[in-house]
Parts: sequence; C-alpha cells; structure tokens
Amino acid sequence: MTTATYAVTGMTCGHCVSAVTEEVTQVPGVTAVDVDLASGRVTVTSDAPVDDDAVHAAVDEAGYEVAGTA
Ligand SMILES: [Cu+2]
Repeated sequence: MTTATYAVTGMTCGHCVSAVTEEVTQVPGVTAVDVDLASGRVTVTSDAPVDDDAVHAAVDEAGYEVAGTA
C-alpha cells in the first residue's frame, strides 16, 4: 500500500471536499482519498504508486489546483 499527500489550494467547504474526493477516487488504482479541509491536504492511498499527473488532472477536473506535495 502506498500513500501520497498533495497540497491542494482553493477548497473552502465540505462541498469542495466531496468534489475533490469524488474525482480523485476515480483515478485508476486509488483505494482511498482523505481530504483535510483545514490544511488543504489530500492524502491518496493506493495499492501501487499512482500517476501524479492523473491526480493533478482529477483535482483540476474538480475545480481546484495541486500546489505541490505535502
Ligand atoms: Cu466548497
């Protein structure tokens, strides 16, 4: 099992959290997504390392931006 944590900017409420969670969950290989709204950290759990670009694209699709890894 692998976890990667990303710093995501622009999330302000529970709706943002659901939107990001929903999109990132759809990235192939992802088994769990945990969003901490206060810190803007998104922790992605997967069986094998996930394509960073796919996570960035999913966050972008939700309407937010990955500022970097956290
Ligand atoms: Cu929101």
